[in-house]
Amino acid sequence: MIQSDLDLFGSQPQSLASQVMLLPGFALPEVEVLLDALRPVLRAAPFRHMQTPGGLHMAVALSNCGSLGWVSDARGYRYSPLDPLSGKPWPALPEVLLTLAARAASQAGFEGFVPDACLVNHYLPGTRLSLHQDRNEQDFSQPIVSISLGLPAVFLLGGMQRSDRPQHVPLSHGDVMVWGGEDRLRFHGVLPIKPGKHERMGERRINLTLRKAG
Ligand code: MD3
Ligand code: FE
Repeated sequence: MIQSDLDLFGSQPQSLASQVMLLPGFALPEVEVLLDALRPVLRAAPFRHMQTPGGLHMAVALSNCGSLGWVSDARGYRYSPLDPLSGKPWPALPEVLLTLAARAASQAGFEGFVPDACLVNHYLPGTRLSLHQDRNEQDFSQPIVSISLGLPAVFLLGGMQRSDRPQHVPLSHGDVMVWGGEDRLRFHGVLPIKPGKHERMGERRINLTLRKAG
């Protein structure tokens, strides 16, 4: 029997909450094209550890592409058209990311998704992301698409209250998540990345989140 691409590249979409979809392996067929597109982005806007408003430095290193990028400093969290490191606009959002994000969003029922910001998070083994809400975007009716690459992670999908006990969701290289609607403001985070070496990505996890921020 002939296997479909879905069988070769991942399992079926999984609904984690009413408007949170996990698309296992959705990005796998395009990983090499995606990594090729990411290289010049990260050359122009290297990963850096930003300061939190409280004066600590973030464990996750980050970069951005698109007309807006997420930044954090002593003045707070916000989207900015300029990379504070270079003083120049963030690199453009690569076509492969725009089309992948639109296809993933459509698969989850969000038609016509056109992101203007891609936050690129870099995790080393031991790095975690504590529970938070994403509230810096203008329009909470717009979905967010995230792409996981490299070392596996345990994603924490919480509720609308910080105190709600989170679901633990394993994420692997090539997995894509789409969330929106009533689930857009759920608390979420990432458990410390376990030590390991991914055969393609080495000792790191990279997560891309595509948003309509402005
Ligand atoms: C919210 N990044 O950058 S993907 C972030 O893996 C962030 O680097 C994480 O949270 C990361 O702000 C998680 C984002 C994500 C995925 C699914 C969600 C956030 C979600 C489902 C509901 C609410
Ligand atoms: Fe987040």
